[in-house]
Amino acid sequence: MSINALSSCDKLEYAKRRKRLIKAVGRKTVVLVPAAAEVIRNNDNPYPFRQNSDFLYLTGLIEPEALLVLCPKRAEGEVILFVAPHDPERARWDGLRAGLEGARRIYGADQAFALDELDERLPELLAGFERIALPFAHQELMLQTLSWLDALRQKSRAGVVPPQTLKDLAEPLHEMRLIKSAVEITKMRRAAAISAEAHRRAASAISEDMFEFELAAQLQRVFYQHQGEPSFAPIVAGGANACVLHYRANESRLEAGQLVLIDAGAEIEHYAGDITRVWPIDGVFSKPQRAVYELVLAAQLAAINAIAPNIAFDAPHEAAVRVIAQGLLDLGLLAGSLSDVLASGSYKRFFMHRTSHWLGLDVHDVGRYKIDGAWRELEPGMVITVEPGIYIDAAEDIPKAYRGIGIRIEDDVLVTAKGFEVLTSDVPKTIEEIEALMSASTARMRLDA
Ligand SMILES: [Mn+2]
Repeated sequence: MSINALSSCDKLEYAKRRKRLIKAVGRKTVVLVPAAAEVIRNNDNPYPFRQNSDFLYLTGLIEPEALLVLCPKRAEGEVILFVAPHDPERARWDGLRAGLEGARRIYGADQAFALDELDERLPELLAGFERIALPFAHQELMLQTLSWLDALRQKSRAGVVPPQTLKDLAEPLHEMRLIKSAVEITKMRRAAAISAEAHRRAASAISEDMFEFELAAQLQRVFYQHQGEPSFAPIVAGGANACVLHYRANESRLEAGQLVLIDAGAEIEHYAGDITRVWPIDGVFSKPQRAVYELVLAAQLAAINAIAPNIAFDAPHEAAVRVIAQGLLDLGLLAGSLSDVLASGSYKRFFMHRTSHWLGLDVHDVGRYKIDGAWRELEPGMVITVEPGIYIDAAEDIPKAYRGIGIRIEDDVLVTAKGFEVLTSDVPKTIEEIEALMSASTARMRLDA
């Protein structure tokens, strides 16, 4: 445990977000936001702690055992933090915690209380509000809240009416998180740049007979050197392993003639990068590999070029699907007309996932994709991935040369007022760039030997 100092810019940003949330839910609503719990890996030994992104977004505090309470218009202050108090004995084992003083001085609480006073203090904090907004997905807090409401009802004097409704906090808060502020965009650019550096490093380390986990180690070395960590378990998939969409075993040996697909990203200051690239293990694409790669690349560029404000979220995906469907027909992997293939969805045998997801504090970030059943429109400040792919199975009806080829190309893209900005453009993507990078690193390895 350590106290992360917040810059004055960060402090101001967190205060602004809390104000905006209060405005969004209205002043008759009290807001409860719990910190993540520590999760035990085995005897006495926890997993590395990852703060809940909602709590982090509103406080910057990276500790378990905490609850943020926002009480609009409260005379003693709107922002209340319940935290673990400073305890010299625990500090000896786990390091310093913010404590009550830190909660006020560093994390912007108007009042701070010890977490073990929750049951005693919460009922009175809820009194006088019409609604409680809290994350419905958090079962433990839901149950606690019901018991606080019960306690409030029992001791409520004449005139004090307990809140009558519960509202899911996810809706207003995740709408806010979907549009990134200038501070967040700066952090996301860094996460993207470090993710890109890790991919370049992994690519220049590729050689045949190496294991997939060795490449995963190259990526992670870069993440940790920048005080980051993986934003999800890296996928390093040689040969046909690339056709397993969430391949995480990373245990096979890379063979000459194969491609290796790497899908990995850094989490830097809690913001995620997410990049996929495909590299030929011996440095050069074969003719069939090249044909499929060019097709996926054309689809990815078409999808990226479709991004702009007021365009439906689904438009980049539709653009990618059209290119891939036509390309699969041209390669002879599908039969019929383009309109047949689009109408029947037969392309889904080879391209079975969607093209984009939101990106932010979570790698699959929060926010609705549809509103009232229709795809929502892109807006400046949204960040999405663009990652079409083609995965060719080894069935009898597939020409041998194409069997087991799996290709996905993924970049992180910010929607801007004028169109888009690719945050992850610092990793080679064309076949020429890829083969040039790999021949440069092979030459270097020969010099080193
Ligand atoms: Mn992704």
